[in-house]
Amino acid sequence: MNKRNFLTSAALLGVTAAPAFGSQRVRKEACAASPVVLTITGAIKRHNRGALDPAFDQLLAKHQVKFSEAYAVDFASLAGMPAVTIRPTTEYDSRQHTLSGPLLTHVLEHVGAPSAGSTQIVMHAVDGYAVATTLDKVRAYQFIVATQMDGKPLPLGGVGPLWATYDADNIPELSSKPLKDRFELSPWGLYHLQVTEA
Ligand SMILES: Nc1nc2c(c(=O)[nH]1)N[C@H]1C(S)=C(S)[C@@H](COP(=O)(O)O)O[C@H]1N2
Ligand SMILES: [Mo]
Repeated sequence: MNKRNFLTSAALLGVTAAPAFGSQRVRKEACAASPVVLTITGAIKRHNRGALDPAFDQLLAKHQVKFSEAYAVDFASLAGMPAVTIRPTTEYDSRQHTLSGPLLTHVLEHVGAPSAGSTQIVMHAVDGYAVATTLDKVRAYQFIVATQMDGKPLPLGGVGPLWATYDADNIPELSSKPLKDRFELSPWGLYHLQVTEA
């Protein structure tokens, strides 16, 4: 699927499922000027960019990501996808916050990732933090790629612009743990996803 298709289908879905995000026209115009915030590599069927550029893909190169093709997702298309809202108690201040963004499974489907539950998903954050998990876990926890917290975009330099997270309060195997042990699979500053067929 090319980028235009991705944006069109995301926008169409957004209109039915998340009307609060405004008109399709506004979203499409925003897309053109919106930075890429997530690069997806590995076993995906759709691509919209070529190989790693060691000159200007500085952070990807620094984190030793390698690819000949990838799918680059800009902020506006993520923000325009149907959003799921959760209200977990976060580790950092022990308070509940409203986090919203598309389901990670939805993002993965859009780039043609495999559907087998054993598919490996590695998530890289801007600070070098990395998490390896499986599509089974991504489904079970209903991971979202949060683009907003408490109604505001997440800042780069803080926990944004993307925070892969889940509603730990409502996942028994996590809510039974101390708060500080619930979010190991939740990278803030997410910027790269590597998909590997198991
Ligand atoms: N980007 C990023 N995300 C992260 C981390 C991190 O260091 N960087 N630490 C993880 C871990 S192990 C936990 S328990 C929680 C809280 O981590 P922290 O206490 O190191 O901030 O966030 C998770 N997400
Ligand atoms: Mo941790």
